[in-house]
Amino acid sequence: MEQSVQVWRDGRAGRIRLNRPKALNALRLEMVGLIRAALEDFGRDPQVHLVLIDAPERGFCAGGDIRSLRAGVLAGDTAAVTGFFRAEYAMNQSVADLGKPCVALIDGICMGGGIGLSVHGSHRIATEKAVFAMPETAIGLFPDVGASHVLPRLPGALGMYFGLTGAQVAGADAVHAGFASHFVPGERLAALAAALPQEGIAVIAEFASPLPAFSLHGARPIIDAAFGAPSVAEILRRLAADSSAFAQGALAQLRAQSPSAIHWSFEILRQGGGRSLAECLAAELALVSQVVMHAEFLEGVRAVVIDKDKSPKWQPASLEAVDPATISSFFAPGPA
Ligand code: QUE
Repeated sequence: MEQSVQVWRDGRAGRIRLNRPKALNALRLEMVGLIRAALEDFGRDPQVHLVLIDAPERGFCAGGDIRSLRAGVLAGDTAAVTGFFRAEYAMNQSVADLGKPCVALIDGICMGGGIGLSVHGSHRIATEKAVFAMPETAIGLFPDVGASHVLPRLPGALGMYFGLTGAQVAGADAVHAGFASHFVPGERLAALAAALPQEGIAVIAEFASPLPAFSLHGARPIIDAAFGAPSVAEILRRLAADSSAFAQGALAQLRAQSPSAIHWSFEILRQGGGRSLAECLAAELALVSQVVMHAEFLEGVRAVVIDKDKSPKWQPASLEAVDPATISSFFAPGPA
């Protein structure tokens, strides 16, 4: 059987290749373990000067295997569900701790867990086909995999905007936003992958294209004004007070997500601005252990990948109806 993750040495590079293309490389526990072990080995190996992560067949990585996680919750196997997130977040930390360049080649979908696998590394190469998003509020979760560290550090309030709405950002725009570090045309990606193990990361500059203007440039004032607000209620007020198509579209996007998830996502992102990555991942693990038990997660995954009806029945059904005390209880220090 084909390995879901392929690991090998190639010149000066340690290679990690995602190989579950039919599921858009959605991460499973065994994949996360293989990636983490490879990162630790490459980190210690003096012959390895850089690590190259790619997924050449289809997309980059759609996130986690949320169908299996939902089945785990329904079966009452919470230890397995929490264990997956624990292993995934440890792998995210291993990317950050590699101690040498980590280059991700992103030529398609890069969402959720795919961002966690790439964004903590030094080099994230996006092509025109790359699409980045943190879509967790659509499945009743929150931006995790270290996103509570990364998103608050994006320009202005872009991180709160992406993290709450799940808005997608593609190609060169992903470099402007900060998910990617370089823009390389897809037709040159294979040549870059061949050159990197021989020539090292300096060769990236020879492949990177200058960036066209950021398509969100015109929307930055409203994004920063609204999503920089100190509460969810105030974000809603500021968007509602702006009649532009962008503001009304963002408001509609917010209202389509799990209302509870919007509230706990706002809070974890707010807190993450003042935390280290390790602290963020620990806080995310404490939060995810609670929210996967919430009905929103089961319903969100049902609507997105089980029935694919895209009409989740959220409970409570509106942002205004969410009880602040319930949200606070998810952040209270619980049993260890
Ligand atoms: C939120 C998510 C995920 C998602 C959709 C969301 C996610 C994920 C997938 C996904 C997509 C295609 C597949 C697959 C999984 O969708 O994490 O197996 O073929 O993996 O709104 O977090």
